[in-house]
Amino acid sequence: MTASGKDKSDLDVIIIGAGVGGLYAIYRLRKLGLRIRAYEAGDGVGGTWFWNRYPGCRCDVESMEYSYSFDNDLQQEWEWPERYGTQPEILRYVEHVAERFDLLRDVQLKTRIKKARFDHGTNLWTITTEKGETVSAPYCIMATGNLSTPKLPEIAGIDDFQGEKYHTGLWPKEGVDFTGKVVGAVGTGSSGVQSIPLIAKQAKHLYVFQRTANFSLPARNAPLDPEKERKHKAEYVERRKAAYGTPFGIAGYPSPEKFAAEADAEERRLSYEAKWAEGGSISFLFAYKDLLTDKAANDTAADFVREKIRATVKDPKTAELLCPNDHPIGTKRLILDTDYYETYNRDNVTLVDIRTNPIELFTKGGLQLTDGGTYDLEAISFATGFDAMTGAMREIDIQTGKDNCIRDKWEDGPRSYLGIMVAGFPNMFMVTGPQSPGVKSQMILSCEWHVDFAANAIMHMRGKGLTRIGPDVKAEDDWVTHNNEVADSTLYPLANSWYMGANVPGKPRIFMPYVGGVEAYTNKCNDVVDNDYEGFRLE
Ligand code: NA7
Repeated sequence: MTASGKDKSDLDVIIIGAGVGGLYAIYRLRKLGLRIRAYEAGDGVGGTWFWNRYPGCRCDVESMEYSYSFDNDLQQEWEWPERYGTQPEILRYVEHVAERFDLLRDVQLKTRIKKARFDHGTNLWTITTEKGETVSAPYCIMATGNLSTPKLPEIAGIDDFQGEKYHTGLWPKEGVDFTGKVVGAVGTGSSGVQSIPLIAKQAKHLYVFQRTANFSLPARNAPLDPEKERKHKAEYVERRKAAYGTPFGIAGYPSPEKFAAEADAEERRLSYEAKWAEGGSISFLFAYKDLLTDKAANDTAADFVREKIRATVKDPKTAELLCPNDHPIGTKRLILDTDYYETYNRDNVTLVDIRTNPIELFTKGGLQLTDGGTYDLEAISFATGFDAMTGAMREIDIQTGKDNCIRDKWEDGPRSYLGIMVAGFPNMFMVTGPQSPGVKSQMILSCEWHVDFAANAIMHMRGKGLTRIGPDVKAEDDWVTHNNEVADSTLYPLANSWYMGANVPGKPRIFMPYVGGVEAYTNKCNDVVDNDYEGFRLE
């Protein structure tokens, strides 16, 4: 008999995805004695860090922070070589965690889930794999990731291109050698900005096709300072706890004390200069209290970065094209780079403006712009992003009845309670779901938070002999409203970002992450639990 007490199932919880969140779910739920199985589309674990193998891929959160906190021996013993972890290094860490805690025995690799159905009679979720295999359990955890559905541009002829074609989010394991080739790079978000300097070093010529310029700050990556590491490790436990009391889930950055207008121009310049020299995005955005809420304050920081771009890029026309001018700084994920702007001073790199002259079509040998201009290319790197936050769940046909599926429910944008559960979809938990701070926080901390929430809820249910949990429609409506109000009190909605779904043609424009900060969010979650799972219906 299962926990539902009604039907037969060998499992208590199905976990979809074995990235950072799914792996922690295996660890946590197994420790509670639950019978679990995780299904992963890749032929290895690691999620984002498994798929995004493009050159230069690196985390924009410092490596001492971007790691699990659930095991103190692990965090004390692991040694990060650099200030910011590279993709191979982070993947090595995630694989180490999987091996160290024997997590792989509960993961079925190379298995994409196509369908998930909830049966109201038995209170069981049944999932169906691409190969038609089915498995059931009372609970299902969607650890499907926020940036796991890569998007190629919807431009005519894309399949006609006969040269090499790569998406940064699906980069070949064996790597790519662009030596001696004429290469095109489409997309100048984080993945483009990180990969372009390295592709430029190999290519005979690199054409960067830019639709929108983005703000990027120097990462100032370096080998990890042993003294900094020692100190950080000595304070690890307290720092992790303190992280929950911060906006982005990262402790150690002093909160800003002043509004931008309280400093004169020279004081502001010195402050931004110091942050620019230090490297990193949080420190920069913490220069003043109102950088993300007041446009005039934001302009002072944006102007500073634009001046840096003009001072770095020698060709004034190219420099001007690289200066972002359509969104406040920080309202799209602020990029950290190594030598991005400097790359445009190379003779073998050309920036092509596809904002005023878009790509009309791809051809056998390259592409053609709207004005008729053509580019012959031997390879194209697409850093064109993802169907973010809702894409992976909408790819699975999730239904709880004839007229209740996630694709329809989220037709006009995601609706959830706390980014953890969805009304009408009982016993289905999300890890860093939309309307949670997930992507606006240190992701591993948020993954741990959500898995812990789900684990505690499941144990609470079992302890009380209950079988079905899900949010009230009213609690969900109120949370969606609150989420939108908080976003509207900031500058975030002014950017056409993947936070808004703006990068996917036809996707509704709704601000998806919760931007009230990790502290406010985790306090709310704690209040909900303390008030007997307020807003949830437990049956
Ligand atoms: P992003 O940040 O979504 O960037 C995608 C880029 O691709 C961006 O410059 C887009 O321009 C460009 N793009 C997308 N579609 C097209 C078409 N059709 N034509 C031309 N250019 C296009 O994805 P990333 O992978 O760089 O980063 C995702 C996150 O991963 C990042 O924020 C970090 O959190 C890690 P647009 O701005 O839409 O004009």
